[in-house]
Amino acid sequence: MGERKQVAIGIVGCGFYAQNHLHAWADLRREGALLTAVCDRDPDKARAAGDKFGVPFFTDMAKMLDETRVDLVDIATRMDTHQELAAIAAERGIGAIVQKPLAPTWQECVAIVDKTRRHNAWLAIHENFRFSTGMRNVKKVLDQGTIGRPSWARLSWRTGFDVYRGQPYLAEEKRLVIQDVGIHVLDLARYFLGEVEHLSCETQKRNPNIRAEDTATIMMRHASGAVSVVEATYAARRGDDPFPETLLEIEGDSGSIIVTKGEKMTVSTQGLSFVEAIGGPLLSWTSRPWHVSQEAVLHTNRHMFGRFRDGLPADTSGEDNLKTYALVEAAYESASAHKSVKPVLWK
Ligand code: NAD
Ligand code: 89V
Repeated sequence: MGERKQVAIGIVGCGFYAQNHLHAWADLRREGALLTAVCDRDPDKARAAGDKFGVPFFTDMAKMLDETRVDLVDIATRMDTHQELAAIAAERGIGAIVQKPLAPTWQECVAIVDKTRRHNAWLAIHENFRFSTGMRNVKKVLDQGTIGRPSWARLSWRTGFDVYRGQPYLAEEKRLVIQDVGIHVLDLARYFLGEVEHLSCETQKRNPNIRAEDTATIMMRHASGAVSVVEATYAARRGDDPFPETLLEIEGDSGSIIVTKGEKMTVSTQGLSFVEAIGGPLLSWTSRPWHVSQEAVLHTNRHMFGRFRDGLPADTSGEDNLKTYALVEAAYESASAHKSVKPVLWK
């Protein structure tokens, strides 16, 4: 079997979270992912990343693509810049990975996916919660049928961790907890229980110092008949804060899966229960408490680089992620109308 094709990777955006992307690509070098260039419109951040990872650095994406070989560009900037940057990649037929949320509005998300399709370019959304070791272990138990057909679930992401310290922009966003973290948990609900027929949502703003909602409670009916509750908050005041873990309970016809803090999974079936630690290891560049989220970046990048290299769509392709984003839109619509809403279907 010949040497697997190497893929040249360029990163745009070298800010807070991109540090995890940079380390993940460095780890994936031995698997054929070659980081060839970095870019940030802030020259100091561009230089810092270029020097740290030993690659040329740029302050303009188009210039980076003109002057270096890049097969797949990893866009780790904020959502207000994604449409412009994804368009540059699509027009050049270069593959793109875009951080979540794909864009501030549904219309922009659809425009990005439409444009990429028109240019027959490859697009994936860096929706990494489902790629974390813990969540993939839950999926494995579900797929093995150990608890039977899943019919009810609660997926809970509740914290009081000061997310505003690393991401101060969150305090000024027009839409917050659903668009920023709810989107991850809604994607997990689709991943475990399938597509959604309708949902109801109530939001709250419990922190007076921020602009938008910091708490959301969403109830969903899935096409399978299952019912799920998705909860997300940045305003919990709990002793044993599970940040950044998603805690969950999934009940099926013949058993249940419960994940508690510390990524501990209890599987119960036929009157027996098995407890297992399902999290991934600390890596040389990860640290508590962010390690769960950081490790998920490595697995997400590996999945996307592998699918790109094999000419296959990613599990969280642009098209797939529109189904998750449609739930974000439906949740905001339901919260403002206080009624149940059907998610829009993209053609
Ligand atoms: P940040 O503001 O710290 O970093 C963004 C960087 O992009 C900045 O350094 C900025 O200078 C640069 N930039 C902006 N426009 C640019 C352009 N046109 N060309 C080049 N560089 C440009 O933001 P962040 O907190 O790192 O968030 C980035 C994205 O990651 C957001 O979409 C956020 O939602 C997402 N995020 C995801 C996770 C996760 O996947 N679990 C966690 C945190 C943040
Ligand atoms: O993971 C994220 O998308 C971040 C969060 C604060 C939730 O960690 O924005």
